[in-house]
Amino acid sequence: MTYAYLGLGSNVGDRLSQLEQAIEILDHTENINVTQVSPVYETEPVGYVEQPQFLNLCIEVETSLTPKMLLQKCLQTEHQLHRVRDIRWGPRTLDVDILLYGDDIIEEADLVIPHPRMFERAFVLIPLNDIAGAYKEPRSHKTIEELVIPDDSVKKYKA
Ligand code: PH2
Ligand code: MG
Ligand code: MG
Repeated sequence: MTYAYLGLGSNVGDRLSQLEQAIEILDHTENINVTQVSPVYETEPVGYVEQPQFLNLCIEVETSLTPKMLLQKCLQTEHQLHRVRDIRWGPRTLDVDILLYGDDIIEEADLVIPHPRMFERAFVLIPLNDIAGAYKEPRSHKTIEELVIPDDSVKKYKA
């Protein structure tokens, strides 16, 4: 069993309901248990800015799936919530990213862990710090609490 951390985001449709449904789908999956859920934050879009505000949260899962199998499950969950892929970093009903998978460092064409952009993204680090502040990121060996970026535009939406 490995603990992994996932970042979830939504900025199209019923954002909160889609995030809740995604957590339920993952938790009902054989070999995945959702063990912690962060508060929900409302966040300004990063990257492609001409799009609605996001709701973001992070979850901890305990899983016996390999990173690749977990990625497949994340993509399948996005699909079930009607994600359509067009603009990179564009609007989406659901995004599920693997942030951390135990202490593994993975560099493959379709999967890089730790998530390469998580350390510059307050909308990831702030909710992750709520559930995994003491977790040591395997490249820098710094804790999430040490890495978190304060950002007033990341606002608590729901506990
Ligand atoms: N996801 C992106 C691009 N930009 N901005 C916010 N605030 N939240 C996101 O989840 C997000 C984003 C690509 O996955
Ligand atoms: Mg993403
Ligand atoms: Mg993604």
